[in-house]
Amino acid sequence: MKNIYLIILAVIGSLSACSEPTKQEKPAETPFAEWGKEYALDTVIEVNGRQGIASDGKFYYVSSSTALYKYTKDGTLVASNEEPFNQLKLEANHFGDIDVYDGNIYTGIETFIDGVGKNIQVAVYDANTLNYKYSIDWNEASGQVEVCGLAVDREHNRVWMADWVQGHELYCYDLDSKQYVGKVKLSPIPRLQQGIYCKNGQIIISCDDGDAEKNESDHLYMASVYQNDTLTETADVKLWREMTDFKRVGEIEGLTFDPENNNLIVLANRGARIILGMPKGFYEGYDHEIHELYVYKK
Ligand SMILES: [Ca+2]
Ligand SMILES: [Ca+2]
Repeated sequence: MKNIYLIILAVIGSLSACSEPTKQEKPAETPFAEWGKEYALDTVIEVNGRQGIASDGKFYYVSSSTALYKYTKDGTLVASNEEPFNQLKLEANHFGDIDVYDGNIYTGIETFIDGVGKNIQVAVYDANTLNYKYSIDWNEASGQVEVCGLAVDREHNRVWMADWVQGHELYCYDLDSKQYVGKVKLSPIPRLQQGIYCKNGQIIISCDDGDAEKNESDHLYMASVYQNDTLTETADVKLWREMTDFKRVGEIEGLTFDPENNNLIVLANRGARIILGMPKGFYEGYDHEIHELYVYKK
C-alpha cells in the first residue's frame, strides 16, 4: 500500500514537472501609444539617406534610394553599402523604407520608372556587413504595383509591404515559406504612403500628404490589420499624429520604433522643392536637401 502511495506521489510530481513551461515565453512588445502626440521630440540627427530608417536597439539603419548606411545611435556612420543592387537577380534602382530583425535588414526594392514599380521584391541584407543575402519574390497577382516601404511583423514572422501609387491595401508575406499570405484593405485610404512599422497587430503608416508648397504638415496614421489573429478584410485607419514639429515642412519618409526604449524615429527631408515627385530646385536658404532622423520619446 505504501508503495502504491509513493508511486502516485511520483506520478503527480512528474505530471506537474511536465506542465512547467519548457522555454521562456517571448514577452509581449510594448504597444504603440493610443495617440502619436504622446511622443515628444527629443533629438534630431542628420544622415546620408533620404528613404528609410530601422533600429535593432543598438544601431540605426538608414536607406537612401540606392544605398544602405549603419549609424551608432548618436549619429556616427559605421558602415555603408553603396552598391547594394549588384548581386540581385532582378534589375533594381530604388529602396523604400526598411526594417531590421534578428540580424537581418529587410528592404523593399523595385525598379521605379514613370510612377510604377517593376521587379518588386523583399531583399534581405546582413545587419553586420550590410551585404546582400536573399530575396522574397513579389506575387504580382496580389495587385501591388509599387513598394514604398515594409515592416517586419515579429509576432507572426511575416513582412508587410505598402504601395505609394495605389495605397488602398497592405500586402503580407510569410518569412519562413517566403510565400504571399494575403492583403488588407485600408479605409479611408491614406494618401502618398512612405513608411510603415508593425507591432502587436497594428501598423503605423507615414504619409507625405502635406503639401510643402502650401506649408502643410505630413501625418502618421494607425491601422489594425488583424482580428482574432487572422488578417482582417478592411482595416479602419485613424489619424495618429500630425508632424508639426519638423524644422521645415517637406517630405516625410520612413519610420521605426527603437525596440530598446520604444522611441519613435521618423526620417524627413527638407530644403528641396519637389513638385509631383520631381525635384524643382530649393527653398530659400537651402542649396541641398537635408535628411534627418527625428527621435521622439514617450
Ligand atoms: Ca520613400
Ligand atoms: Ca510633405
